[in-house]
Amino acid sequence: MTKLPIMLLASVFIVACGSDEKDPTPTPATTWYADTDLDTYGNPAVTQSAVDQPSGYVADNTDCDDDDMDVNPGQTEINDDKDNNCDGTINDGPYSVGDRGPAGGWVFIATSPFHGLEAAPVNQGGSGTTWGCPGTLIASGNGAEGLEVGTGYLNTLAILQDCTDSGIAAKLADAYTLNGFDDWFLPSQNELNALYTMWNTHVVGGFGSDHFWSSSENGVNGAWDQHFGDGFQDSNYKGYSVSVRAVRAF
Ligand SMILES: [Ca+2]
Ligand SMILES: [Ca+2]
Ligand SMILES: [Ca+2]
Ligand SMILES: [Ca+2]
Repeated sequence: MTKLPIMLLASVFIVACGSDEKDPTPTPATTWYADTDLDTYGNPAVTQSAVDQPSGYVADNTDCDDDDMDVNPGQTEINDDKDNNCDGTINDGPYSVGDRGPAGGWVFIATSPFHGLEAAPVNQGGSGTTWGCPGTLIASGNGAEGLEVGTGYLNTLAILQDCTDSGIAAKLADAYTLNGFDDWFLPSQNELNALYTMWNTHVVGGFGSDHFWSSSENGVNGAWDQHFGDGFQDSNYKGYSVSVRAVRAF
């Protein structure tokens, strides 16, 4: 057989194949993402592989909360308790007293639009716990008798250093975490009073009319607390059970 007839045969074969209009390669399936809240942004954790878009699924995979149609990358961040625009931060500020803060707590002191103190949105330790260590004066650092705004954090550190009783107010505040923020402490007497004022004027945070511990010690057996019903501050016995609300600075 010569080379020419082989080339002719090959040409005929190629023409025959070219005349077949059916595509032998199937369309590849793509990944689709569930859009439960119908905000057009998909849940990266719930997928389906299909050629055609399944009902309830979208091509986007950037919804960080697929149960909330007001949360997705197309939203504007507002000061509340959630990451509205899915960029990983809860709130961007600026903040005023009564707003939700950077961690999603309640702002009760605003020294500037982006700095102040915020309180946890819930109590720590349920209905209350002891201040700890009656009969012992906290001596580490400058002690725990600071009353002013700005002293709560240092009071708390000193209490943690010197009082090893379990489940005490300072430990519950220190152990609290919210939205990745773990720098909480027990407020000083004046910080607590600012918190009461916020509660009394804005009525947010669900404080009710409980007594709340401050981190401000008052001698060997006492520490300052405040009644959130009438605002009265009193020195209470360290061994009594009183409510706890952690705060943090930002
Ligand atoms: Ca969605
Ligand atoms: Ca959503
Ligand atoms: Ca955000
Ligand atoms: Ca927000």
